[in-house]
Amino acid sequence: MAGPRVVIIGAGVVGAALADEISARGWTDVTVVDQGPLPATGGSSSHAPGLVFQTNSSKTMTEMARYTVEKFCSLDVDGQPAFLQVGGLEVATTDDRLTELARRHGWITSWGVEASLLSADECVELYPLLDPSRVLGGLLVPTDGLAKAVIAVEAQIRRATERGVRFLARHEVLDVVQEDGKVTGVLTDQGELPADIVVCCAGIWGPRIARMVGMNLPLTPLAHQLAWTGPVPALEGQTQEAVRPILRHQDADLYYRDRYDRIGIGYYGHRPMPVSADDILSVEAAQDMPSVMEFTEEDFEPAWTETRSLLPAAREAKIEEGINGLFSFTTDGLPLLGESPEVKGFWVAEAVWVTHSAGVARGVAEWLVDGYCSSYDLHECDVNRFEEHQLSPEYVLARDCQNFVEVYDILHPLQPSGAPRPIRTSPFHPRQEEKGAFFLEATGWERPQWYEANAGLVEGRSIPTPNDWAARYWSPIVGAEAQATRETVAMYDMTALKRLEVTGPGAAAFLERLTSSKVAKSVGSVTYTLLLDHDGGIRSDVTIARLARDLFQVGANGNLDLDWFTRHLPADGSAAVRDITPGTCCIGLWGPLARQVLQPLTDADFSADGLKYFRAKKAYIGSVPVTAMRLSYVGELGWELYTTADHGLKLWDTLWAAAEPLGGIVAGRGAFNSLRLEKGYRSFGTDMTYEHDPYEAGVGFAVKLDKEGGFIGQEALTRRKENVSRRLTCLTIDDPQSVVMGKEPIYDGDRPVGYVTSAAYGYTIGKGIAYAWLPAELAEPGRTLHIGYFDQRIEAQVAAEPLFDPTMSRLRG
Ligand code: FAD
Ligand code: THG
Repeated sequence: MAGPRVVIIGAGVVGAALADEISARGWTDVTVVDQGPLPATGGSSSHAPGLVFQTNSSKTMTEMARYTVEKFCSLDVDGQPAFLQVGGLEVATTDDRLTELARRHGWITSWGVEASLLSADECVELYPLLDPSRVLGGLLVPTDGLAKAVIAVEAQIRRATERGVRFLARHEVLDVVQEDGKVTGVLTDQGELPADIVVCCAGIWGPRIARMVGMNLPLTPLAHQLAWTGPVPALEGQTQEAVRPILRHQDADLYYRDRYDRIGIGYYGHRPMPVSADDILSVEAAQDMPSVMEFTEEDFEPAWTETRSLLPAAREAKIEEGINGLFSFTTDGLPLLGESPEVKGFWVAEAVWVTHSAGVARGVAEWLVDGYCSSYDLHECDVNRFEEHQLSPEYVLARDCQNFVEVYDILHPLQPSGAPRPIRTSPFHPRQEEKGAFFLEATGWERPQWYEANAGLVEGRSIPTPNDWAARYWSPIVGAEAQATRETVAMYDMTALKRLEVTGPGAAAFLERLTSSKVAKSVGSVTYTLLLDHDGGIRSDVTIARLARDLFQVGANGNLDLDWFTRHLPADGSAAVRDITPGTCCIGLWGPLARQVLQPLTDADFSADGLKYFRAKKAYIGSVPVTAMRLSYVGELGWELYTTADHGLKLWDTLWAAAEPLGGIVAGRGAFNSLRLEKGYRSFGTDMTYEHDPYEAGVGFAVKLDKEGGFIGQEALTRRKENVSRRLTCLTIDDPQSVVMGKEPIYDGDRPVGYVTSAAYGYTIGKGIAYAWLPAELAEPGRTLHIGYFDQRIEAQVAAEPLFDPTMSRLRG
């Protein structure tokens, strides 16, 4: 079994790794084409200095880097190694950076890679070229190092070739051929290659190739400066290519590597220099190195000045060569992986650094061969994650340039992207502005975090101020809004919640197949259920309301849900799915007084029996037609009230006129997040992802394992149910100052054992809350553990959950 016919476009470090990984899994009818010569094709991999720093805020990215390191350590070409494991050192020259390095140390520890924080003296000892008077401290990751990208390419080409993979140099792809929405081949300047699957690993040329199948690939090639000094007298006689760790000086957007007695200097501090994929020179015109542009010396000037200050020995040397090299940036800094939404068999593995290349290739190879990726949670990297506006050329260019500027910046987890904003506003936006909303952004939506108009609510309440970092994008009003929600009633803007409509005579059967519980119940039912992958991993948690026999409304988590549904639609056209988010809006009206607000506004019966918990019905609120669903992510009595966008303002005004006299408020996401954590409600993408199954994530109640007719993931779950070795666990923190933010490591004594997913202060329960992944044997209520927060250890206790209203008296009242 040689597998399907695969053509990989691009033999850079990504394409070569992919050929190796898929052929290792038994698919050997594989052809790799590249317009350039092999193994140095002229793409970005040909001149990358190859620094591999594994530290990343994303667990998946760190894991893919880790695999790349492990794999490259085992590769060589005729004795020349593909990896020089010299370690990676990030240094701080400012207090803020020193603090930031402690946070980064937390991430890498959370993701299971060994690292340590160093004093200034230790940094200088390890890297004697550093000016001791400039350095305050550092972060060392001993397994980091230098990838020799061209050697790695060649070594992987050799392995794949031995398994029968063909590599065709100097074949330029001119078109990707398709028939009936499926790829059939690749047209090169030397003829056509038939294919069942085409994978675009064309790096900065990706958008051009993707366009051949009508796909919009959101990346921008940007130039990045890399220069090499001539001989540095202090390094004379260095016979090994690299002896010092690779070095990052993020305060000045710089990084460094050894090359015998010379130093390579990379710089991100210059103006963004985007290049359209269409304007990249051809291989001939560029004399083999089309991804290299002319070095603009004037842009490098500040880098050279700073370098001579940080590394005084460099003063005795000169810059001898430099390039403005092109590589891909994306709107969120993450790769673009997966299959085109429209053309079957057209896949991309794009915007990938050398650092993550082998890991990405392994993940994509599993995804291709097995149908899902078992090694990594790839949801952050899926090319279909974007909302429509995020594919617009203007947005892509603006965000990609911004990411270039911010590449080494210290970014707060809540910090919204700068321009372009605002992009999407709910119909309630004018009222929110009137109430002094402090807006953050999510998938383009402006969302109030709290309302300044509620400032008066703070007085007389006990709302502890958290530590400085947690106090950013925070106000005591957040606490007041949270408490007031549980005391009276609050209006929450839920418009940003992705809503899908599934219709047709086959809709019920279709949804049953894709969900873990029975959802095709009576008209008016609402079900909390899970979308699972074939391996039983959680792809999403959704609510499904049956509004009519053949009409369902899905409360989803993002565009990947729409993509998953669309891919699985029955071939006979008996079901259809549509994103109704933009044309509709939603207010969550929640709190003990919710019924007092709503009932007088309508003839419909909103009593406890008139609309039971997890039931939906249509009604008029004043003149506004709504669909009401009785459920609450904040854990209070009330409803989600949906209407079309045109009626949005009227709905808001009608509810507010009734709520205000009763002491009701409008409340923001800060309160919302605190309340949902008190109630123990998971958030997909943060608390649980593809890598987790329902049992370990604590949502096993939403699985009906014996569901008739079967569902995707059912078989795998039967096995996984018996093997819960880790658990999403609730921790509480007594010290009110010690609010954490997520991604911090958990220690049992001195041993790192897990990491925090989401956290907030619980304003009702009067404690800090942190959910964390822990080994099952540590997840017993009462146990004391510690959370690594910057350079501190915060004491936390495993707690029984939910922390608030375990008997559901609020919701069912
Ligand atoms: P490429 O290596 O560009 O391969 C794409 C291939 O597709 C090319 O070989 C090209 O010829 C081929 N191709 C394109 N169009 C066609 C067509 N129509 N027909 C046939 N073939 C085609 N990353 C790190 O991890 N660490 C670093 O320190 C680092 N430093 C960098 C410094 C510089 C100056 C630059 C420019 C990049 C750096 N990078 C670094 C980023 C890294 O080099 C790239 O992200 C990575 O090499 C991309 O690999 P790739 O295989 O996707 O792309
Ligand atoms: N509202 C709607 N859809 C959604 C969300 C929402 N879809 C995405 C996301 N949020 C899903 N998350 C949850 C999490 C918990 C609950 C609802 C949506 C919830 N759970 C109850 C519980 O666990 O006690 C009920 C479970 C049950 O009865 O099965 O309410 O906010 N529309």
